[in-house]
Amino acid sequence: REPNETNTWLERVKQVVFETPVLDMHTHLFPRRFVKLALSGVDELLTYHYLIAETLRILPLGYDEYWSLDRERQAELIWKTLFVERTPVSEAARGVITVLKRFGLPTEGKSLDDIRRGWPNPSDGDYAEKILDLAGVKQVVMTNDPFDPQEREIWLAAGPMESYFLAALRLDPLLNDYQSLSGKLNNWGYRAGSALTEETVAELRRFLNEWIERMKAVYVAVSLPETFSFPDSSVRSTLLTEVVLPVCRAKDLPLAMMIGVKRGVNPALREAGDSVGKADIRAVERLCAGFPHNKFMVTMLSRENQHELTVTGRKFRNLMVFGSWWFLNNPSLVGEITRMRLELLGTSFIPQHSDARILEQLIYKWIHSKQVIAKVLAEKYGDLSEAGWPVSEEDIRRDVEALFAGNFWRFKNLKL
Ligand code: REL
Ligand code: ZN
Repeated sequence: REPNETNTWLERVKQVVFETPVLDMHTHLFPRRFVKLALSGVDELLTYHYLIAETLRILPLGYDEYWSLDRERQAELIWKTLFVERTPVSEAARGVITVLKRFGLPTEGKSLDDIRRGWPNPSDGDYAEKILDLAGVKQVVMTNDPFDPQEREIWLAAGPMESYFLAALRLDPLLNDYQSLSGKLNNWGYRAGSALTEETVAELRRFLNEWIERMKAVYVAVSLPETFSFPDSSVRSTLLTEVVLPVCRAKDLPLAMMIGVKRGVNPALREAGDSVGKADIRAVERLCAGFPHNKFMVTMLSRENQHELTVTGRKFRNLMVFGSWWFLNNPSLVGEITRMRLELLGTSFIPQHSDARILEQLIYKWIHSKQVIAKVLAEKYGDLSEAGWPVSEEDIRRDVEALFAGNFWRFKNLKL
């Protein structure tokens, strides 16, 4: 193909990709009234756990010493280490630069003080809307933990949710650490014991139903270790079969499973100390086959699992493959994974979620992902037109809309 032809495709696709509003199906963002849970601003951006890991590889500073510093001082150390003394080429570091650029803030002087001074005022009433606009995002799905006392209190007190924040009921404590929960549940008025008796199962279902209603959750979610297996003799397997899947089915909600995280490989790094492991795809196959009336949205963390997950997507209509998660959210891997998914699934998947923890990250995570997704789509449209299919502007718009929002809603509303 002629080089200018490729460029033309890229320009056409880029325009559509950057104009199409996104439903960001997994983030860790909150509206401002969730107070301490709603992270925003340059110091938060710099102390993102991805950048903490990169900094503490280099700085000869004890972990405890780092954690004992206040947020501003931590941000200054990260800025100095990764941005002043080195070139910010890593994906997470480049992300900060993309945000600064979008805000029109100076990077040449490498002065964090100038950046802090020029930062837009986050207490402006429509700050969140402005950030979503800059990112081209229409709605974000939060990660809502009903077992977190801080979050729980806010939900119990809160009025209606902002329309651009949707809830997802996150069940990690239930499915990954049940033994530590029953005391808490008893205090909250649920007769849930440590043995999964009939009464406990009924009470746990009641708990989930109440929280799904309270949050108006659009799906139920859990992250799972690389050792996740199903079915087996674990409490988790019983909880999935007896509690979570029946509730999801009755409420017609997908269960999102994020598989392959190895928590606390270096606990001294706290959130930055989690890692990745290759998981067993058979657990996904058995769930999809064994529960054909349940819907599963699945992302896997290891690169090694991507091909088999995509193939499994071909086998089950109750499986929606999504995202290039966490350590995969780098241009090289997003490109490779999206290309493979288009080749094996057509447009019937969800290419990306941001996993943003800090509001302003929406800007860079989406700009960077959209650049890669546009490139891969342009390549595919170029190949297709060369094969003899006329690809129209309308086709491109329909496809991108499906990838960025439509597939999520279609799957969520699918009746099985
Ligand atoms: O939702 C999750 O379990 C993960 O995405 C997080 O635990 C992780 O820390 C996140 O920041 C990754 O992007
Ligand atoms: Zn996440």
